Amino acid sequence: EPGTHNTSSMLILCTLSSFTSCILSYEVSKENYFRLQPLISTMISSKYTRGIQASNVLLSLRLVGIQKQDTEQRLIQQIEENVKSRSSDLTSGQVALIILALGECQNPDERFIYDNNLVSQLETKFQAEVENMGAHNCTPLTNYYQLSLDVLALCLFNGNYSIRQVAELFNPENKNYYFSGQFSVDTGAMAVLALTCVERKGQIETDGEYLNHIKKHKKSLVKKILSEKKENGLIGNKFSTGEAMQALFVSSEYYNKNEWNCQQTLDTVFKEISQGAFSIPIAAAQILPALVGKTYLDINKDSPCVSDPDFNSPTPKPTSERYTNSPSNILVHYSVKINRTYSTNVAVLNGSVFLNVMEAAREKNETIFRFTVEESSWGPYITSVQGLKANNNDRTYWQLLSEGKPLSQGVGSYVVHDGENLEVRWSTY
Ligand code: CBY
Repeated sequence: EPGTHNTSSMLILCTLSSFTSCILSYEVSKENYFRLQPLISTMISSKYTRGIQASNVLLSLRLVGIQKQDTEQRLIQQIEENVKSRSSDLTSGQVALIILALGECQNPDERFIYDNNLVSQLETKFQAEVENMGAHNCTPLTNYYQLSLDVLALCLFNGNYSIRQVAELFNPENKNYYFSGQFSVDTGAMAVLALTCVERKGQIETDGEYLNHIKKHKKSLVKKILSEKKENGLIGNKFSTGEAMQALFVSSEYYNKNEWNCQQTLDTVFKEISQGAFSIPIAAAQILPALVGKTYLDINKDSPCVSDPDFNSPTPKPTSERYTNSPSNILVHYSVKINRTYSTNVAVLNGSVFLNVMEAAREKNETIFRFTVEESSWGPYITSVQGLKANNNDRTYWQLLSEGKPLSQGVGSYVVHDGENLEVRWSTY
């Protein structure tokens, strides 16, 4: 089974393609594991890991073989509470992630999936996504990242889906792989993982035609992912790189060895880790599996849970990062752009994030700068400004920019600088 490995399967892996050499050389020197400690500390520190991201974190910890009983219990409890209190509000992708997390390896919590009919709930939610596409100009209820998670979970947990429908939906020319004309690496990568599962499970005799479509789609998606590779080795940006690596691991027959320098990507990711780049639990959870050569296709409800001793040594105390500077004020320029632009200057404490700037502006003028936020697994997400509400079916959203360029972090994590020009812009994707 490609993509699965531990030391005993190393010999087999040595005969496999390009990527394994990169991950293997790293695995061999397990003393390198200390470089992953910042990710692990972020994931297990209870201060941060709240409800919606719990399934992502649990999945990641289990995949790489980190067993910390207290952490695991806390995450499971959060997930189960979430399902019980608001199961009908959960999006399709959230249900998919919960199934993947609770179902990864043989464990007593697997029962929860079946007791609550989560797989059939997911089937229903997936069909609702597709129906919405019919009614709203091919726009799903959520997005293609979640539809991919749905297919992946249905595929791994023996849910029903039509291979023909999957082959039609995941055509690489579909607009849902793009946000404002830009190919979404996260989305493409998750689709490759889902398609690979479906491909591996399909039967040539009955599904042959659709399997060929799926292979074609994969090939084209892999090409698009690789074309988003940056000079420093990141694929898309630092937050999409882990999932892009997973997609490349499971599709090594679709590109040439010289098209991707896996070691370079890994080196850059390690540098980013040491600079504190993955400081929110979900960011850490999404990058970690790839760094030890794991993919979401290794999720297996029937294999025993493993504990990797190299990860389960005592963890060093988490280091405190930000707020090293004394709390002085900085001045930033803030605008809201709809058709015209509304601007102001605000003073905030050094070390403040984008959200603090929006709050300070609102304090100055409630009518112009009022806004609403919702909690997402990546932190606060802006849903409306000046009463104007983002609408999924219209593909509208509030885009965040600095110096006219879109940010790659949300309002809760982006730290602002003195003299910076910040903007929230009414946009379509
Ligand atoms: N997860 C999801 O459903 C999210 C899927 C995802 C592709 C996601 C990125 C990737 C991931 N790994 O989780 C995604 N973002 C989507 C789909 C969207 C759209 C949300 C609406 C919809 N159709 O579902 C949309 C509107 C295009 C979008 N993301 C907007 C934004 C901006 C949010 C601004 C706001 N209103 O608050 C923002 C800040 C970009 C901007 N400059 O405006 C943004 N996203 C960012 C930066 C990100 C990255 C977060 C990185 C970080 N450190 O905070 C991201 C990882 C992510 C979350 N978005 Co979107 C992409 C990246 O940079 N690699 C499944 C669910 C079960 O949890």
